[in-house]
Amino acid sequence: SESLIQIEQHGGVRLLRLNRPEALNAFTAAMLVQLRHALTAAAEDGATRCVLITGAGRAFSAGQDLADPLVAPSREPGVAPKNIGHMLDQHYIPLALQLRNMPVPVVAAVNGVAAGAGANVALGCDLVLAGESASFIQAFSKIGLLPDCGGTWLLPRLVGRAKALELALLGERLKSAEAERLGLVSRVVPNAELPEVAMAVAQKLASLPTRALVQTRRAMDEALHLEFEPALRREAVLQSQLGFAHDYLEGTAAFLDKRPPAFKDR
Ligand code: T3D
Repeated sequence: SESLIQIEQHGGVRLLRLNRPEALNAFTAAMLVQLRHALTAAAEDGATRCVLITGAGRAFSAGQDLADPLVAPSREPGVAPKNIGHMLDQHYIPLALQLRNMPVPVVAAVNGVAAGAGANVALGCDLVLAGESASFIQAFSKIGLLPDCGGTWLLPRLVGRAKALELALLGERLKSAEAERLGLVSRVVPNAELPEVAMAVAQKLASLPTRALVQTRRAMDEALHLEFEPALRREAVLQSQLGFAHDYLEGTAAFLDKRPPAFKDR
């Protein structure tokens, strides 16, 4: 059967394309398994220095497939409700953790609508680029759920409590220009240019010192729950590790020699 995640290698960039366009790339359990395997394979491949995630067709992802028999509530009277928490335990929590702990930077190229878990997978990436006609919908409240896949954690940190609650409670469509204004998205580009711009950004990340980028993400995530002085001391610990590594030597040598650096630490 056709792969639910298309995988392409472009130099140091591993492109993962969510590929169920007929259902707006809604996640089935099988698709989530393939996505996690693809992320694991990218993490284990020493030549991959950046992961780029996008969607096939007109959507990024419409979130959980609401027709998936694993989670869809039965309409038969007397049939016990399914425990959709299993879907989170088995698939969405490992996926969200894996994205946040990838040993390379992860870029989302949001090519169309990103709804429900699809929105929060995109927002869980390190950089979020979006096409002009992309949009984000916290589609949970209208079906009686709350924002999962990190939504309740990410949204207030990204946009503040008031706006986070507005997005989550109303569940309205947020256009990409407004998402950029709010700081959910780092850059909005014309739709036709998104693949090229996103690949260029991913290639640039792939050429930078991977370990330093990943430790930057880590230090920022840790600093979110530290006081100022412990955050300074944590920076110093991580910085001293980077200072012993090849890429610091290479970066400084290349600067002084006025030549492009060749980074290799991962
Ligand atoms: O359950 C658990 O395990 C808990 C986890 C929950 C995580 C979640 O993600 S909950 C949120 C789930 N997602 C949604 O509620 C969004 C549902 N989709 C929509 O609201 C709309 O489709 C969109 C606003 C995203 C796009 O609207 P539009 O008008 O551009 O497209 P459409 O016509 O609604 O959709 C096109 C097709 O995709 C359509 O199929 P058809 O009629 O052509 O055969 C539609 O049914 C299908 N589709 C869209 N989203 C989903 C879906 N099929 C299954 N599940 C979907 N989420």
